[in-house]
Amino acid sequence: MSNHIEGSLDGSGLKIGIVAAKFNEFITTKLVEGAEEGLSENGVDGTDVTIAYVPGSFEIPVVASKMAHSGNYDAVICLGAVIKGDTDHYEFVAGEATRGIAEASISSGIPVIFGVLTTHNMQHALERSGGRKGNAGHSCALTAIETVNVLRTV
Ligand code: INI
Repeated sequence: MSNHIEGSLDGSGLKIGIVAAKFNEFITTKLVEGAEEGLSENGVDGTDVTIAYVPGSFEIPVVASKMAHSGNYDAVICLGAVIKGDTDHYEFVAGEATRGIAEASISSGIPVIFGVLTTHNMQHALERSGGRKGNAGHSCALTAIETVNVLRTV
C-alpha cells in the first residue's frame, strides 16, 4: 500500500513574495493581477503579499533569491514576459531567468515559481496573460500554495 501526499489549496496565513519584470509591462501587469486574484481566491491575505518590480526578466533571479532566502516568505512567484525578437537576446534572457529561478528555489528550499512567459510573439503572450489560454499568473498562485503545502507534509 503506497502513501500519497498532495498539497491543499488552502493559502490562509501564507506569506508570498512576487517578483515582476517591467519589460513588456502590458503583459506582466496582467500576470500580477492574475497572481493576486489566485492568491486571494485561495485565502492569502493581501497584506501578506509583497510585490517587487525589476527592470527585466534577467533581473528576476537575484531579487527572487534574496526574498527566498530571507525567511520572510513561504513562496516567491516570478512573473515576466520574454518575447522573441530579431536577435538571440531572447534565448539568453529566457535561459538565465529559468536557470536562476530554479537555483533560487533549490538553494532556499522554498517554492520559487516560474511564471516567466517565453513566447514567439506578443499574441501568444496575450493569450497566456488573461486571454484564451488563461492567466499564467493565476496558475502560478495556485502552484505556489499547493507546493508550500506539499513541502509541509513530505
Ligand atoms: N526582458 C524581458 O523581461 N523580456 C524580454 O523580452 C526582453 N528582451 O527581449 O530583450 C528583456 N530584456 C531585458 C533584460 O531582461 C534585462 O533587463 C537587460 O538585459 C539588462 O540586464
